[in-house]
Amino acid sequence: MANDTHVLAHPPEGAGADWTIPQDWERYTDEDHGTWDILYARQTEMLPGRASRAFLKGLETLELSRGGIPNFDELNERLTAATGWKVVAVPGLVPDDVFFDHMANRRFVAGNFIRRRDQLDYLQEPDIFHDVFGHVPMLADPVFADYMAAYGRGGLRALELGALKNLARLYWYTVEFGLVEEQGALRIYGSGIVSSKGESIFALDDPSPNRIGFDLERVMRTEYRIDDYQQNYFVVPSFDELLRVTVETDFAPLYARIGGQGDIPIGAILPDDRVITHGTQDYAKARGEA
Ligand code: HBI
Ligand code: FE
Repeated sequence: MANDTHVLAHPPEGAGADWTIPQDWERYTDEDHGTWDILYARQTEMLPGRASRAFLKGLETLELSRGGIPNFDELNERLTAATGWKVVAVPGLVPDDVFFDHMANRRFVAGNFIRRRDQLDYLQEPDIFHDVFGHVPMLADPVFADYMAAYGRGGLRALELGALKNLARLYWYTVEFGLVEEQGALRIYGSGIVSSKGESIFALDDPSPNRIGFDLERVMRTEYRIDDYQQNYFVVPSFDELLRVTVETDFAPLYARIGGQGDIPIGAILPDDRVITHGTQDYAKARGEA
């Protein structure tokens, strides 16, 4: 059931108008389940002392340690009991409005395919390991679950206001690549980090990237790269604070204001930044990216 790129204009045959498809759990091969197990073992070995408490607790709540690709029906019993969220299968990337509508209604869309054995370290398309191992444990945390639903509502609004570019950066620098401060130490929680062996180490330990205190406006003005380790990580003081800022901010005037301010290049440090690490950017420079 390995799969290649899907960025479709219409729901494929067999998909509903909401783009969901059956997970078809019975169709996974032994090799597919084995790929999950390899990735699972590799990541869980790395996570104690690195991952946020919320993420580690979510892994336990969801009983993802049982082996093999999770069956969404079973996973959803535990997830829905915890926070009211459920996971639904989709064939790949879905249109933005569909994605946000699901989130606003506490449905997280997950690719139902798993990467090939020659793609263990990296693939651009979100597969079931990235989507389920990376994202779903945080959805079992009540505060983060509320943040994600608020993000979905905000996404629908941003589409109307023509501000998706700005809001997508918030998702990128929190949900996908966020760090959090816990008892004075940095921890990873972003799905793109916790589902990647290399970036789990790089994001916390490497001297190359900047680590900067989270500021909503700053984040929404900052460009990002999708094809390599990040040059900036933004650190939230807590998920309560992230949720609070997101629900209390009136985004329409904020979009109007930052629309006139221009974008911040990747890797830049600003005078008002709360700098936790002023990165060397050696990694990015060596790759010709900075
Ligand atoms: N579709 N399956 C899937 N997964 C995503 O993360 C996703 C998507 N469609 C659109 C989308 N993300 C973007 O709108 C957000 O990253 C902002
Ligand atoms: Fe993701």
